[in-house]
Amino acid sequence: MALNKMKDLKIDEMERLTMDYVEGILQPTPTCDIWDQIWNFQAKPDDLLISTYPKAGTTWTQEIVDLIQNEGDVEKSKRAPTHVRIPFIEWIIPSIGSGLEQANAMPSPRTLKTHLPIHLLPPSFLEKNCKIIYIARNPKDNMVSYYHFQRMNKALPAPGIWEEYFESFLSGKVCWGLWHDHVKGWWEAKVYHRILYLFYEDMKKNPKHEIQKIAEFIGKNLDDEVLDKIAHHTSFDVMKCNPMANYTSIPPEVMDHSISPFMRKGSVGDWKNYFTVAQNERFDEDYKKKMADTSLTFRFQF
Ligand code: PPS
Repeated sequence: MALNKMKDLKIDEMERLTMDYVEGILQPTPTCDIWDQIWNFQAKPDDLLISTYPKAGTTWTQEIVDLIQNEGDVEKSKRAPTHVRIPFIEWIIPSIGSGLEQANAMPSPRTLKTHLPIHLLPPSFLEKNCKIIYIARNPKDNMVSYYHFQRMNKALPAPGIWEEYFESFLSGKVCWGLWHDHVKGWWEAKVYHRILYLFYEDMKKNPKHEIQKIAEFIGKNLDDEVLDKIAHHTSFDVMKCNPMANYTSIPPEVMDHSISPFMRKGSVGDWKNYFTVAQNERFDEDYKKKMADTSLTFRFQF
């Protein structure tokens, strides 16, 4: 659907968005329609970028970063919903807005979000040597989370039944492409660029330690008390009840939390409730092949 046509649609008339290819990677069609503008986005040297494959812990990290920047002031971080505080550069939803326009209108220093694989990242981010935080999550939990998100979010295509989605994910026929290429691409890039590469599972295991790492990377020296406060306010249970961090500010016609809440389970190992034994074997065999050429490793359970 063309962007100009979409802008005329009222939310309650919104149909599910379709997807299309940009350089071999599926993206929501509205993103494809303005790809040239996204590619030519002008980053500034003091921009901080949070990058992830979808459902890897983006919102959690956004909340942590915002609280670090505000030295643990919870009220300040409640000034607006996540997507307004930290624009998602390639995202457009009819009647809600465009991440690109938001980012361009935002005063510096800006914190921005993307799900783009490294080869589709607007080149100015690396040219300007921006700091980037990348978060990766084990692909089994990542897949389950993405499946439920596509069920509840009309701004993405319907996922189909679980068995179909399992195959789509494994073949990279989902928005933002193949998980394996995404995590490997950013892993390789961190050798040459200012990228802090983090793991969802580490954040679950020892949140304070990972928050401290992020603070150091951003250049903020926070005392223990503030770190504890940030860990508390960014715990799953607290964020789930925070309307400025749980995506309930998005109209239900777009994100229907009664189908599946955005803050769903927030756990490690939930994939075991979804993968059949056969799917798990098939996944592991495929994983071995696709990840044979990387030093990157993941934890699938505690
Ligand atoms: S998105 O739409 O790509 O920005 O989604 P993203 O924020 O990357 O991922 C959503 C999943 O992260 C979980 N989440 C958390 N887990 C632990 N602690 C905290 N604080 C937290 N905040 C969000 C969220 O519940 C989604 O995972 P699932 O497994 O679906 O619950």
